[in-house]
Amino acid sequence: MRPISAKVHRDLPATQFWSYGASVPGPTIEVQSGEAIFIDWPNELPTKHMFTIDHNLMGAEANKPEVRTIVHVHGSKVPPASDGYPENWYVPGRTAVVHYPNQQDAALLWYHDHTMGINRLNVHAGLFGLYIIRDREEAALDLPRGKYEIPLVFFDRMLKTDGQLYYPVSEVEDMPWIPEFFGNAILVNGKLLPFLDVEPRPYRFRLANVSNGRFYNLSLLDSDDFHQIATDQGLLPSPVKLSTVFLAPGERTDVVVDFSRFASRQIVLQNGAVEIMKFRVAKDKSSGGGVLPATLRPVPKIPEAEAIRTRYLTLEENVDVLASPMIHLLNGARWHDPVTEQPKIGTTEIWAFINLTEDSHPIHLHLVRFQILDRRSFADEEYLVTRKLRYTDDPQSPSLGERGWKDTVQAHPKMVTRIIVRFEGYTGRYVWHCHILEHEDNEMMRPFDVVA
Ligand SMILES: [Cu+2]
Repeated sequence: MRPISAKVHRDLPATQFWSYGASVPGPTIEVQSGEAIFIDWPNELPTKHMFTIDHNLMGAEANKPEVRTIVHVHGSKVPPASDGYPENWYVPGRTAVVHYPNQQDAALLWYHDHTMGINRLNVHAGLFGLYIIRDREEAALDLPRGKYEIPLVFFDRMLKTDGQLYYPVSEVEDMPWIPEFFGNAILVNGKLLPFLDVEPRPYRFRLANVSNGRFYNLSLLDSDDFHQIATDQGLLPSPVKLSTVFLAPGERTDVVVDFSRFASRQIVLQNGAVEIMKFRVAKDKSSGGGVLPATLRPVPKIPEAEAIRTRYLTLEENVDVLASPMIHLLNGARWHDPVTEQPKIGTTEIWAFINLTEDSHPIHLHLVRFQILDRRSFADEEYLVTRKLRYTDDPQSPSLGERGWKDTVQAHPKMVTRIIVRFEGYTGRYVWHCHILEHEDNEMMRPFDVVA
């Protein structure tokens, strides 16, 4: 980890970032499933932070060093010592050598900083990159590969006219924390309004939303011809034809876009109605690329009957007298409260997130992959008084693109979102949290223990 400067746009001066390499995103790490690796993560950052630290936040007290880092590989199934526990941070001049067993299916993961109380600032500075796991089953499928497989990493930033990053502070004196960050520039692979020259054939794009708080509603102007083939934790059972992709912070999606009918055309990728990048399709005849397989990888449904318990967990937001969010909580508990989620290794549980707030929260569990069961509206105001759930509608099944293995789920407001999880792999302490980084840094994160 070190400071770098990088051009995000031809017409802007170079931007100062912190990076795991020479670019933002950092280097993409590619591994084979089943082949363990070790990564040395030296912290060579300065001792003064790029952004304003809020010392009121848990873990970011004034007696702590300003610059602290710890790396987590999002979506990885690793022993607790390799998971990047938020309190296991280290300072500039130190390093950590971390073991990654990679005993899991092919998927697009990503690594990023996870330091207690300043996670949102470290990620914002540029501390993230992709981590791709490959396996034989996926390689046996006729999917676009090599130069036809391209990651697209989305993150928004506030860019000043001098090209430098700006992370805003609140108007409350001595409390710089803001409840959500949205930038004025959406970067794709670290570039503002980039273009990509493509051939008139299918491409596999591996999309990752690594933004602090922005959700993306992505679509292609002039073409609705694309298929989703994978979600957070790898391939879907079969391709799903889509016209938009809705990605919350932390989520990943693979899509196959077929440009064969668009020779000599320009295809715009937009977020809502805003252009964020452009594909310039060559005029040559189609260079082939095969037909998308009809089936990809079975995702056997975990039967609900396998669950030995259901945990009902509230998502809450406490507001001040002016209705500004002050703190976000999971099940009413703070980081340092006793651990309440202690699933037994090898068992299956249902976690039902009761969202009492006005926002969608992308909820992420470390270590495990899970399936989404359903989402269901409930009488939220009544719940606050009676603490009893009264549903007001039928359950909604997850969308077709969500019917694969997930590690992050969008828990929508005034709904109960249920996931089913097998706690497999390792015992020990992990965390679950909201992936809106401003929320996570302000108590919307809790430890959980997988027990023997
Ligand atoms: Cu949240």
